[in-house]
Amino acid sequence: MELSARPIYLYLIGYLLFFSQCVTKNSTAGLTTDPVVAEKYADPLKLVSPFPIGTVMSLSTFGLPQALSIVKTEFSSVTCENAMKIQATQPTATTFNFTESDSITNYCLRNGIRLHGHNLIWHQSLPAWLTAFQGDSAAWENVLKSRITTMLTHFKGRVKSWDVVNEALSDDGLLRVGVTSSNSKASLWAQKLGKDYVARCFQYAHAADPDARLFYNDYGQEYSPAKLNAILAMVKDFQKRGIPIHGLGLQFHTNIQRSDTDLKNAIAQMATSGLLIHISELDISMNGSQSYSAPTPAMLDIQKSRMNVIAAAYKALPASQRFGITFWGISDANSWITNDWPLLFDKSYAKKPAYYGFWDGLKL
Ligand code: 9MR
Repeated sequence: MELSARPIYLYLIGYLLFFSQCVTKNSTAGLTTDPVVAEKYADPLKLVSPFPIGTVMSLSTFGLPQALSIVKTEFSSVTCENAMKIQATQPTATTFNFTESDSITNYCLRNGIRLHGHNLIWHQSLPAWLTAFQGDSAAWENVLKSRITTMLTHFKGRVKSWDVVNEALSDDGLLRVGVTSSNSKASLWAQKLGKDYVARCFQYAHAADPDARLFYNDYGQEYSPAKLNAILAMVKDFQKRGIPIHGLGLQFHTNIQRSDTDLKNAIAQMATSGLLIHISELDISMNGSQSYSAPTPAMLDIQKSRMNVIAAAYKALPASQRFGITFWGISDANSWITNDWPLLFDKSYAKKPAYYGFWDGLKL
């Protein structure tokens, strides 16, 4: 039979079958060409969400047009991935360099994006001058105080929230000081400044900018009840002593193996503090004990479902405690985790199933 002799409806049926297969295939890979799906998810995350949705930026983001376009379209909050750390901002004990951090901050403000400050004091990313620093406890105290005061003063009015101290506790819930069996990384700050240095960081920050919202930021609340309880105890102790603290960051660098219950429990438990809660560095990696060269559809689906659970559980918190959810990267091409696929956009900047799962969780 000649082509032209076939009834038109046969062509139509054939076209529909072909099209529906494309949609199924493409939505598994996260690249949807389905106009129904595209229409349903037309609103970007920041418009669907009742609280800020963030990502990280570096100076290199400005050279990546697709990444920058996603920042502008989808996100309402940004954290500098590295630009505000001591290594990037303090070339010597007494000099500061704000070139990179100012460009990112000012870009965000020009584009109506909130900039969350990260971080003032951390045991990692220390410059060589600091690790070699010789001084008595008063000299160390002066380094701590002048760093915090200078940062808060410089960004006053532009940056209204800060991760004041990052990762001061180890997984056993004790203050990170030296290397132990449950803590592979020591803290020079704790060693030189004594156990109460965390409280003093918050006091110095508050004195420099009384309007800034001050966060304690850490990882592991979803797998270490000891650390989670230690954070809650620290908040209670600070409140009893009048030490200013306004928020808690749960980094949530997690993995598809982590159960929904663990994730939901961490969010709910941290919220019992009554403070602002920031899911501050979210990514969900896939490779674990076994490494894959590409994510399978099943792995993408689990990641989608975990993102959905996190968004929904966070949305269930009282509105007054919802500081926002920040992803630690824009796409899988820009993540600190290499050879993995932990974010909402794939290496070509296309939306993954995780994007739709997270979006649905916000919309619930
Ligand atoms: O993603 C950051 C990476 O580019 C840096 O090399 C690293 C060291 O400064 O820090 C990474 O970000 C960390 C964040 O600042 C604190 N929580 C853990 C993050 C991942 O390591």
